[in-house]
Amino acid sequence: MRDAILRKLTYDLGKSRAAAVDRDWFMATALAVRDRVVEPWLNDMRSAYTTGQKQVYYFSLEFLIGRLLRENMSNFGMVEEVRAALSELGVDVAKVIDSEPDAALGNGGLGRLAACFMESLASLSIPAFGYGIRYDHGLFKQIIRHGWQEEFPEDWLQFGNPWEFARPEIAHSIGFGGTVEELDGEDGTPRHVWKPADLVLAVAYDTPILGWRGKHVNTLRLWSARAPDPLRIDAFNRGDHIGALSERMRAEAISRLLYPSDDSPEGLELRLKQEFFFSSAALQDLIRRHVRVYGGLESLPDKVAIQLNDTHPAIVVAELMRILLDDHAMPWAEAWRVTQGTISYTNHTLLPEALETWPVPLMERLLPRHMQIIYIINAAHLEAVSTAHPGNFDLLGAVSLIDESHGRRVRMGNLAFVGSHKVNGVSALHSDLLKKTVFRDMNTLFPGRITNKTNGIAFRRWLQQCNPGLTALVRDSIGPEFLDRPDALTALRPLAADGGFRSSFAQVKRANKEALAALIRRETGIRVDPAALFDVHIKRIHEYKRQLLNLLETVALYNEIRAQPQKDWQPRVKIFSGKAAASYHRAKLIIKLAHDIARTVNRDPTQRDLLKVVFLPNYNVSLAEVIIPAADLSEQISTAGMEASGTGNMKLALNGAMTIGTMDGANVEIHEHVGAENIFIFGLTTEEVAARRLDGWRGQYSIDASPRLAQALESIASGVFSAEDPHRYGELVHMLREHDHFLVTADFASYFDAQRQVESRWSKPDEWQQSAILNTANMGWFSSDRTITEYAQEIWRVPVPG
Ligand code: GPQ
Repeated sequence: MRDAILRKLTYDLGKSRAAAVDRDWFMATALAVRDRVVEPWLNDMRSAYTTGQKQVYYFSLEFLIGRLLRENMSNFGMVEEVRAALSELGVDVAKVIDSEPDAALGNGGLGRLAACFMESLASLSIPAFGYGIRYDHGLFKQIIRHGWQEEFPEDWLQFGNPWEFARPEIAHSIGFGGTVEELDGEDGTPRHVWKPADLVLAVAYDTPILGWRGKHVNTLRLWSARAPDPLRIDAFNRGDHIGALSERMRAEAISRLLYPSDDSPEGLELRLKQEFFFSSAALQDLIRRHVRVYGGLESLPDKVAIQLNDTHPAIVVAELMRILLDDHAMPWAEAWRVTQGTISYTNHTLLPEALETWPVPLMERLLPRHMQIIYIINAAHLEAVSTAHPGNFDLLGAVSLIDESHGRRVRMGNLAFVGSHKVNGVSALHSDLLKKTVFRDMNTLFPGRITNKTNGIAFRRWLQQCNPGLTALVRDSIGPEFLDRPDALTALRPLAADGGFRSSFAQVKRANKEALAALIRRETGIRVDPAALFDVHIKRIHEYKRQLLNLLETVALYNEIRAQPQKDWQPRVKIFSGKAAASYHRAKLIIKLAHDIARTVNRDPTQRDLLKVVFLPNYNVSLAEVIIPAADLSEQISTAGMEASGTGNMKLALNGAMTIGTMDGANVEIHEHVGAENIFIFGLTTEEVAARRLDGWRGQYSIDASPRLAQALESIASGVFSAEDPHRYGELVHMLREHDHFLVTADFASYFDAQRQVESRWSKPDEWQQSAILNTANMGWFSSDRTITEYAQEIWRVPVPG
């Protein structure tokens, strides 16, 4: 290994040992590790065809991978070997690991789920491809200036990407615009030929995805956009050096940037182009492979399972139909059978503003043949509906693929729904609500199509790699079985009562907290005490996730501490981290509020360091890997009915943090698994939220009922935290008093009480440790291996070799 790394440094990077910096060592190490992956990878790819196994294709606009060096070393069991090799060279492996840039090709939970799924597919030896876009720039870098978020481009490819293999020979043509010609087919039925006006090339880049213990390697194939011609010579020779490149720039813009659009649609043409670009490239790719191996396309549903990660690739339904009908002359009914049998769709949100729709005129201009096909699918669909439910025009309007009420738009959710054999939600509650709300009528028409697949997380990354201390303790205590079978963590249950184990568990947490305290000091200059309760709220900043509720409680607690300084307060550090969409002004104001509160609270000597508030900038996968193992309390406080699942909640509980949360998303199932005594549940239920919204409730009613809340709001509104701009939060507080759509004020009192229960438990360290251990012990079910096994058995119908 030492020689391999040195050879890479010398011959691939052209650097001497003396000149090498950490980043060079990272590149050399990654290339040496990659060499070990290549042969098994090629073997596994080949065997999927020679054995005729069904392949899974995960279509996703986002893959939030993070770093890969530690993951690959760990899954291959070569951490010690690499550490030793590097240390012989006088290089610190930790620094090498830290110099890898995060692959941040995703916004949040949806993208990270795709990454965990890729890892689990490989760990379970299920042959699979991930298909997505190789963005030149992933999620923006968040810099905080004077408490405000500013966005800067991220540049992960700047120094090259050692994991990927460019495949310039694998390039598919992607069409846009143009016309549809109708020709006479051989048997008299018309044949359609789409003549696109513009062509863009999709070029493949492959990253091997290694499973646990190196048992199996799959491929993440990401597409990069290229113009068919690199420049216009005539324009260049005329001296128009910029114009000569304009076509190329326009084409390549497609894979330039990830849209920072977590949970809200971007009504932009370029976004639709991105969606079609990767969907079409991936379909062409898998169809060519299938035809080469199996001849025709009738057998596609037996050999291929396509999973649509949200509606972003929903155009696949129309594109697959187009390829089958127009390129392969398949009859409509047969093409529809093949399409439905192959595709399934995962929904990740109930938020109406996040359900994608595209204006019909835009679709007609950009994808004219697809629009025709969508009309035909819709006609057949509506005819079946009106036969079954004659005269029910409301039903027809509700289930149509075209929304006529907001100026004719294509409903991508309905398109994905009708084109799929299974549609799944991502937690029990979410799937249940799908059936009752957004897809209520669809569920009546297609009973049994909606199914639940509760999300999971890759335990290799979210326990073994990010928390080696806890992993070692667990292995020493119950043996290594849990590394392969997460359910085996239940063997920890009896140890929750064991004083010796409790104190070891506490020691591991303490060491992780010291590491986080050092990072906080480095990043923000704030000193925090690792003995304090670390209360963690990390996720995208969104009103429904209610960082504002946490901030109001922070202010109320601050007021309380100052009012009763003699009480036995438990020192607490409130840690926030997360990005706001660049155009989401209120979310950015909430970030500013967190900083304003932090500034005032942290400086105030009267509260004697009982409360510290920290905002860690530029939240990403790698930062999460440091925060999560150090957390004592996990904030999962969304308005009930609004968080589809959550996966951060699972990562934190697995690492021994107690959850304070609402009965929302997967919190409900975490509550079931860890037990009511080991979680702090508060707040309105989904039904109560719905009832409140109907009965004309106003925030002011809850504020009137809670002097504590009234005082907290008044201090924010009057500029106590923003003396230089006292009206900064006037509008925000006004909104809470009036509409308060997310019911922050309604849940305040119950949240405040739950936080006091947290403190009382924290003041009895034995009881706290016991509950924390029982969280880790009972979280095995939330492994993404379990989730993927369920997809494999019930949706994809592929064997799970294990
Ligand atoms: N989610 Cl629709 C995203 O991260 N981005 C999105 O655009 C949409 C959903 C999340 C969702 O909010 C979480 O509750 C889920 O746990 C996560 O998807 C994965 O299912």
